[in-house]
Amino acid sequence: MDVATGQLTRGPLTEEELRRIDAYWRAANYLTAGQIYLLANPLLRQPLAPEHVKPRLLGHWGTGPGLNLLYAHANRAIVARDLDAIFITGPGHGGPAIVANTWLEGTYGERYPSVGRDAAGMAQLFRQFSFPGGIPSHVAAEVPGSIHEGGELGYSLMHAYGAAFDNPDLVVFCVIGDGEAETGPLAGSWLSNMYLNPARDGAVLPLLHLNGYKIAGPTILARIPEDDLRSMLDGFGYQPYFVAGDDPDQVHQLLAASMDRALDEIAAIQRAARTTGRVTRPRWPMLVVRTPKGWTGPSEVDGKRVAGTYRAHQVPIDEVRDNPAHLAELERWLRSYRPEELFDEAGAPVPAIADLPPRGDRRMSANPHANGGALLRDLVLPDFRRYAVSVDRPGRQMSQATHVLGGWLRDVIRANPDRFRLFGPDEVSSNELDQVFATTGRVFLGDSADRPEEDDSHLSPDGRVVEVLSEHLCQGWLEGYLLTGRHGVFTSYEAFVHIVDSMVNQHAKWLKVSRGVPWRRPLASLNYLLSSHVWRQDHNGFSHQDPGFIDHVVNKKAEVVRVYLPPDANTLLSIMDHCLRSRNYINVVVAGKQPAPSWLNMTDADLHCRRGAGIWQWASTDAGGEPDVVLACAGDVPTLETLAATDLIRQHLPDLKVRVVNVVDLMRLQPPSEHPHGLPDAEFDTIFTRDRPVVFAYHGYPWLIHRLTYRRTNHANLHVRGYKEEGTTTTPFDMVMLNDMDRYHLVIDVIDRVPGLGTSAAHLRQAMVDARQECRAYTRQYGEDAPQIRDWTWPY
Ligand SMILES: Cc1ncc(C[n+]2csc(CCOP(=O)(O)OP(=O)(O)O)c2C)c(N)n1
Ligand SMILES: [Mg+2]
Repeated sequence: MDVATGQLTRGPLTEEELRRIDAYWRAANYLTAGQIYLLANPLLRQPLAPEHVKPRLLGHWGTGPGLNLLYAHANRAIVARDLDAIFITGPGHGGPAIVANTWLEGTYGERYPSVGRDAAGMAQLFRQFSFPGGIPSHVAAEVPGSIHEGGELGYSLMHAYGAAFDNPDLVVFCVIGDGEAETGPLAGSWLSNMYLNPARDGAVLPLLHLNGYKIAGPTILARIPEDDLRSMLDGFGYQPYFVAGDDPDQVHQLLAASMDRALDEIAAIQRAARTTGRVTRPRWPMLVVRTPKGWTGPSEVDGKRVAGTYRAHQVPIDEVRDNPAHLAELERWLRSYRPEELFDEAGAPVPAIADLPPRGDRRMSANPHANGGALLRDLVLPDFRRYAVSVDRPGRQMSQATHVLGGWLRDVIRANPDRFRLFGPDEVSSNELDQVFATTGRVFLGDSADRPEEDDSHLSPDGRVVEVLSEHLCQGWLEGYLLTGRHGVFTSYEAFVHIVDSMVNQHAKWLKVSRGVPWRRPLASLNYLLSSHVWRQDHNGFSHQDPGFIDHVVNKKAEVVRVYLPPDANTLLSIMDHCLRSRNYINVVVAGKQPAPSWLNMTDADLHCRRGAGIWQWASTDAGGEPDVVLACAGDVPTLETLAATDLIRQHLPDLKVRVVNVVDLMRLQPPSEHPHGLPDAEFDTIFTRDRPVVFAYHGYPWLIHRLTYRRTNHANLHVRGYKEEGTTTTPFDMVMLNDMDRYHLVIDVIDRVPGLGTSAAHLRQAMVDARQECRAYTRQYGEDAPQIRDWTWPY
């Protein structure tokens, strides 16, 4: 056998092994087609009749035979080498194929006892697929062994690498569809090998499946000269082995030989790195497998070619119940697998097939890495209180919240060297978290020889900071890392985290479904730390100003999402500690990186964070009575402006009773019927009153606050200021003025809304309008904010 040229001389499989693997493959193909078509008569012991066929034919056949082939061969390799391996299915629409394999392995029946390995179980297996009340069509969270639904294409390879990080003994087989390979995220994923350390991480074996088609058209990678494809993969640092054909025996031999060779090379790479201690970026092997789409399915239906074309993508023969010719064609197809040879009297797979997969936890469908919560160990978290900034009086000391957090994160990394990583698109330093580099580096296996350390700062093949300028990769790697039972934080610019909106959707869906799957154990939460936020894009301006990620995330299922807006350094410490202890959530934390006032000492900060929303008595003037107005705020910059506005009111309207409310946990605003963190109505009314004007300065788009509070008693009196898509490269105070969220405007809002104030405060109102003009003019003349803004501190 010459693998490089694909010329078959003699394969590695004995005749007996060849027969067995082919029988296993036929069984998996039969079970795949059976799920799509059959409602009854699962073993075809009677002639196929229309009523045996499902009324609605749903699902994807075309990818199935390729997935089954690769799964069978992965199983063979696991047994031969005692591998610890999982399988990631890029074409996740091939759900029935993967379910078929988990059924053959026995895991499916262990997880779902009514779907055991017998005739009744097979009947249920077929019936439930894409059937109301049954199971979904993709490799969803319900499928044992899956960490990747594959509904939204593009993320298979990044999930695979995320799973392999810090899992030195794991092999991740990763099937990539040739259509999927056209997506931006997958095209970027080839770069992942730059971050895989052969000594400390596991291995990924990419299996690029060129079945030639996506839904309706040919795929690019299947239609470029093979040499070009080879060059492309070679350029990305892979050693591709090509397997091609449509003769099953030949393909089995070639695939077995190629997989053996690839796994031998992986073992040699790892051995070399682990014994010599020299860690460089090796040329990792991968397979390119070119087999027909819908292989073994009907070759022609109604005079049109199906197998080997795009027509095989979904249901290759339709209208089976009403069209006798189609029914006959379906029966011929299903019988071509010779089910009577594959399953015994009871409907169980015959021993030659049942014995092919590995046993116990070595089965990819039972591997605990694919139920990451089962392996999850708590983080060792240093006491965040030790990292507090001292606050003698509110608002006097300045601190940089993310910088302070960086000290704590450094020690989190130090205490958890094998299960925590910090991911980011090259913004760890920019987000002021670089204290972490006192204990770790940026993982990087590219060429950095001959470069002075100060020009290539903090690079290391062992780094716990994972930086790549691709939000997709950060997100995908972190998801893979979390789904296999580890912990992490993704730090990003607030505006550009939107790039992964769609991936967040998918992860949120996964978490929601997992909660209802009894055997799935809870995972560490997906934590976002968003800094360089909308209000302080001093270097960048309008393109970098967008706080809408929060709006996006709150659309997701309430039990899955949490949003925190800590107003200063100590509250950020408390919130992050909470997030890293939490399970099964998506936590979004928005925090400042610029010097800003610290409002609360650690004890008060912690209490405030536990409350989630509360009255700041030290700033309010309504003690012992009802306020005339509530000034509410969420976010660091809105908090600053609110307190500065409170100061102005205290000076100029000393009789006005002001209550200052700060919201850290945004979901406190929703009623408890909508979100588990929601404040009960009675409590909400005590804080925000039932009838007083509330002027709310909010970090993001104002409408969100209305959306969250529309059912509250006092909603009609709620007036929200926030970002209204006005921005540019200007001073921090000009930014808030551009969006009418500045202290002067908040005072104007109070005057306009508190009944009876309008006329008596007319002079103050005019002074506020003038103050805005003066401040604006100052920025235009001097290029910075006016001293009364820059130097303001809370004076009480
Ligand atoms: C991001 C994304 N865009 C579009 C689709 C719709 N879609 C589902 S399957 C498919 C074709 C997939 O082709 P390929 O990856 O080659 O898989 P296979 O041929 O094995 O079915 C498309 C475009 C999708 N699921 N995800
Ligand atoms: Mg394809």
